[in-house]
Amino acid sequence: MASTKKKDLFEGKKGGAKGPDSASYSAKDIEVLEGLEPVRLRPGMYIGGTDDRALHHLFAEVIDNSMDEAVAGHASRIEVELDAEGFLSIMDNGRGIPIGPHPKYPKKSALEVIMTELHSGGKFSNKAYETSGGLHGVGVSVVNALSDFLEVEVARDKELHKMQFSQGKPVGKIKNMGAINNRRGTKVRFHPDPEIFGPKAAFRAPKLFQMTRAKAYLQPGVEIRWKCAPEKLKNTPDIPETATFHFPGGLADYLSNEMGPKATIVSEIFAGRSKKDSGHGRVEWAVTWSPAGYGEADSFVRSYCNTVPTPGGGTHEAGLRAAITKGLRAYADITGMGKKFSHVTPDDVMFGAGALVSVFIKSPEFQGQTKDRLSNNEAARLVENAVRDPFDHYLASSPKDAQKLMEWAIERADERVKRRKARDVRRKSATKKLRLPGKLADCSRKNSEDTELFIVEGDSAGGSAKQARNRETQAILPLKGKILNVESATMDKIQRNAEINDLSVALGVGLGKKFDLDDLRYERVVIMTDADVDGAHIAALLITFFYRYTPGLIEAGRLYMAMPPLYKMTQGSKIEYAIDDAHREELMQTVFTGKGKVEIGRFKGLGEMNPAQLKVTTMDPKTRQLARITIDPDDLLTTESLVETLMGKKSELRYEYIQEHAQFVDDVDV
Ligand code: 0RA
Repeated sequence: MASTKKKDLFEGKKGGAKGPDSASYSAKDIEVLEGLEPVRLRPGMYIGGTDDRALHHLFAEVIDNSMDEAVAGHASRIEVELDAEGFLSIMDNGRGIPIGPHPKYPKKSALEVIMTELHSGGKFSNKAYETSGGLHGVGVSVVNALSDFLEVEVARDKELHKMQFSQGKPVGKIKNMGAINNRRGTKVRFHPDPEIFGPKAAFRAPKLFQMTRAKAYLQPGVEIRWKCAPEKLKNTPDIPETATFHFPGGLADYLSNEMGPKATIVSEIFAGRSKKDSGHGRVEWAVTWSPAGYGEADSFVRSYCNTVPTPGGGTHEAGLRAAITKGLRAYADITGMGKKFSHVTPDDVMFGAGALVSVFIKSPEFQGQTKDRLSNNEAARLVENAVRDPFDHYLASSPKDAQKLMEWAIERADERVKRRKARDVRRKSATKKLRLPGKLADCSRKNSEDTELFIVEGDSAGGSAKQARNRETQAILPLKGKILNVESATMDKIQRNAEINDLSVALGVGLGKKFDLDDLRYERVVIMTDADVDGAHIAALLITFFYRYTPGLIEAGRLYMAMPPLYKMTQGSKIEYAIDDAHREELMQTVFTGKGKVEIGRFKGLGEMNPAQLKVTTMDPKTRQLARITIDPDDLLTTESLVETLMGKKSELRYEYIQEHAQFVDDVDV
C-alpha cells in the first residue's frame, strides 16, 4: 500500500511518554502511521473505486466497527439512521472509542489519532487499540478522509465527548459536552464528500436496509434499529421508515426467511454453530435444499467473515461443501449406496442448495481483485471440522431426509453425466444442421467443455481476436457496431433483427420462454469491447439483451466481460498492462520501483493491440482476467430499475445517469 508520507514515528516520545525507549525500538515495533492525503488522492486503492458500490462501502466500514464491539460482547444495540439530507449515522452502545491520550501520541486524544491516521501496517502494536476494520480492513479513518462532514460522539465514563472533522481534518478540538447518564458507546454521523463521489452521489435506502438486516442475522446477540427519512423512501414501497432487527435464530432464521414458502427436499434446515471460540475462531451455518425448478439459479451459497460478506467465496465455503459431501458419501457407504454415490461431486450435492456460512476468525486474509474471497486455510478446517459431526447427526436422526438428499445428489450426478453425453452428440449434429452465421469463427472442439464465445465489437477487433484466439476452444463473433436496444424495441423488431438472430443462433439457445441453458453451445460467453464510452455502451446493450432474453445464462454465471487493459507500461525490458488507474498505480508501487522512466501508453481500443498483446492481456485464460456479470440477489429492485433507467425509452433518465457517472469514464489523469 502507498506510504507516501511517513510521520515522525518518535513524535509521541517527546515529554517522556511511556512506551519502548528508542534504544529498544526494533523494526517490528514500528508502525507506519500516515496522514490521510493518500486516501483522498487515490480513493480506489482503499475502497475499490468511487462508484455507488464504493459509496456503500463507507457504511459497511463504519457499521463493521460497531459490529466488532458487538461480536466482542461489548455492545448489544446498534442504531442506523439516514436523514433527509443524506447524512448517515451509526450508533452503538459499546465501550466508546477511547478519548484519553493516545499511547504513541500523548498530546492527542486516541479518538483523534484513530480518526486521522491511516494505519497501513494492518495492526496497531497496542492490541487494545486494534479494530478489525471493514471490508478492506481500512479503518474508519478512510471514511473520515472521504467525508465532507463527520462527527463522532463518544459516551464513556458517564461523559459525552464530541469531535468534528471535514475531509479527514479536525474542525476544532474534542469537546466535553458534560455528564450523560443514559448512554454509552460511539456514534459516527457523516456525509460522503461530493468532491470524491460526485455531486449527485447519495446513499440508497434499499441497499442500506438490506445491509443492515443482514448484519443482524449474522450476530444473533445484537439488536439493530433502522430509521430512514421519508424523503429517502420515494419509489421504495418495501422499505419501512423504522424497523428493529433482532434474530436470535441467526442464520437459520435468515435462511428460512430467504426460502419463504418454497418447497424443500429436507423437512428441517440443517443449521448450527460451533461452541464457544476454541482459539481458532467460530462458525455458524444453515443449509437447505429446494427442488423448485431445480435450476442452477435456485442454488446459492452466501458466506461471511467477521460479518463482512465474501461474495468471492473462499476457504470457508470450501469447508462447508467438503463437510456436506463427505458426510453424505459416508452415509451412502453405510447404507450400501456407496457405489451409486461414487461419481457425485460437491457441485451435485450443493445443487439446489441454499446455504449460509459465517465465520469469525482473528486474522482474515483475502484474495482476488476485489479482495472478497477468504483465503485462510485454517478457515476450511475450522468449518469442515465444525460442520461434519453435526451433519452426520442430522442425517442419522432423520433417515427419511437423509435418503431423499442422497438420492437427490445421485440423480443430479446421473443427469449431469447424461447431459454431457447428449450435449456432445447434439453439438456435433447441431453444428451440421444449424446454419451458423457466416461471420462466426467457431471453435473446433466438439463439446462445450471449456469453450468460450467472444462477442467482439467491429470487424477490425474481430480480426485481431481471430488471430489471438485458441482455435480449439475460443470462438469469435464480430458484431456490427451497436446492437438493437431491446429495452425500447418491439418484440417484432427484435425477432427480425439480424444481429440478434446471429447472436442467438451462435449461442444455440432460444430467447425468452424458449431459452434452455443446456442448449448453450459454449461454456462461457464473453463480451469484449473497447475500454471507452462507446465500448461501455455496446456492452450495456448486450448485457440488457442477455438480462431480458436469456436471464438464465447470467444466473448460471456464464456471462463475462473481458477486461482489456487501459495502459501499457514499459521500463527497460519490463512490460506490464494495467486494466485501470488503480491497477496502474499499484503496478507503479509494486513492479516499477527501480530507476528509469516508466513509459505509459494508453490503448484507445482493442484494435490498437496486436494479436499477441490481445492474447496475453485479454484472451488467454492463463494470463487474462474476466469479470463475471451477476445479478445481485439482494438487490433485484435496483438492478431492474437501473436497466430501465439506462436502457428504457426515457432518454432523459439515461442522460441524467450518464451525467452522474460519466466522470468515471472521462477523468483519466494522463
Ligand atoms: C479502539 C479501542 C476500543 C474501542 C474502539 C476502538 C471502538 C471503535 C468503534 C467504532 C465504532 N464503535 C466503536 N466502539 C469502540 C477499546 C476501548 C477500551 O478498551 O475501552
